Amino acid sequence: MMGDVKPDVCVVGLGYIGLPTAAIIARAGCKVLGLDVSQHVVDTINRGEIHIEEVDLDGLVHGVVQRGLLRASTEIAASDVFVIAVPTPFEKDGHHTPDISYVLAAATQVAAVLKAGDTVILESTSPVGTTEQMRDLMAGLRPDLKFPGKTKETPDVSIAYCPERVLPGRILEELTNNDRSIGGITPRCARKALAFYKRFVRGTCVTTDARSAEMTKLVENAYRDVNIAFANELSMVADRMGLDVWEVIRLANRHPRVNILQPGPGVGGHCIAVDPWFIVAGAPDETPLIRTARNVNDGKMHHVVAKAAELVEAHPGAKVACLGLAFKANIDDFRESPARYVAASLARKFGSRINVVEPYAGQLPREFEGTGAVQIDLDTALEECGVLIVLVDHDVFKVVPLAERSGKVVYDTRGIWPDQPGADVAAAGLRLAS
Ligand code: SAJ
Repeated sequence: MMGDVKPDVCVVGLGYIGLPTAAIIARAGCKVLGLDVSQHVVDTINRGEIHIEEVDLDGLVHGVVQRGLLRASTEIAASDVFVIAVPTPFEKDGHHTPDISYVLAAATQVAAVLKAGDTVILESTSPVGTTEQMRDLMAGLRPDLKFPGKTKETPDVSIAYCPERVLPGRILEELTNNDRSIGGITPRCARKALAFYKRFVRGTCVTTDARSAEMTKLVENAYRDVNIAFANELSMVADRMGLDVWEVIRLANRHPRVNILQPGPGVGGHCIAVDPWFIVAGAPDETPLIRTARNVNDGKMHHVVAKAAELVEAHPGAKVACLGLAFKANIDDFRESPARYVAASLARKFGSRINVVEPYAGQLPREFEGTGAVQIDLDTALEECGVLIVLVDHDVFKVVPLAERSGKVVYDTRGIWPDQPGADVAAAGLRLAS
């Protein structure tokens, strides 16, 4: 029983979700053990430092480590609540099969130290049925304990699924204030998990069953993917027709029931570009829309590469700057980034003509090695490069005044410079000429 005694908590996986979650739980006064497979990550955190960039996370982690509330390790230990926040990628097998091996490995570790009264919560985005699979695995490993849904008596442990839904760049705020869906294997499991989340979540916590909570998470990201696909498709239609897509969307969004999202160079990150495939994998014949949206958003990347390449070829003497590598604005996360894909494709094709500006990267990712492309700062790009390709809407790019970019050839895939004269016309003109 938790009662008023604060539970000891173990957070498995100290990545973009696990570390902020561990820190917030520690801030609420629980003793937290953070588990990670990387010795480097563990050492960094135990020094009170962080290995990822996220607003205000450094100060928070420093504080809770110093107060002895958060400690990291590569070795699991007995706890009262286990929160699993490990990656769930998909297999690069062409079928996008979900890979839940990290979840199952984490559950195996937890099973070894599990005791009666414990609660195990899965937070990783997972295909429907994963929480039950995790339960089955642990039940097989621990025949001495009674598991929910497997016994007619009161189970010894509680198991629930509770997805995170935080936006990178606003993680700490959203971890605390967003509503949460808490899906128990049984209603009792949900209640146990609810009592835990109430310790540090201010948003409303809604309980449901584990499978519905799993699906809810996937649906949220698929919803966004489908809507971004609509915007990206419109941008390609606009290119074909020589229209300014930003103007069209701005006007359409004045309708009280229309809210079109923003086109970009494609959809990146580790969530929206991945999660819809988990639904497709679970119901391949019923998901033509979700599958097509994924393909449209991936196709937008290739469209941007082709259009940018035309522009670079049409200005043979000019140096080119790709602005941004991150998967979205104002973060240092380069996972599954369309900007990175576009810039690297151009670097392979045009070599040392390509320069990359990315204030959030210390150095260029490995795929740029040997291409001749180099990283430069924004001022150098504005002084020396005649062609600017905007790939990320970082604030530092947005505020560049027109005076510093007039006279340049601009391909603005994010629509950050609506005042740029002739940017779309130049690109559309090239398309007509080709
Ligand atoms: N993007 C566009 N146009 C838009 C909005 C986004 O091209 O109008 C692009 C972004 O540039 C980026 C990608 O989509 O490449 C995803 O960015 P995002 O800001 O939409 O979302 P993420 O991946 O940072 O976080 C999402 C969020 N999900 C939803 O908004 C439904 C977040 O709440 C989830 O917690 C997170 O996925 C996750 O971890 O699943």
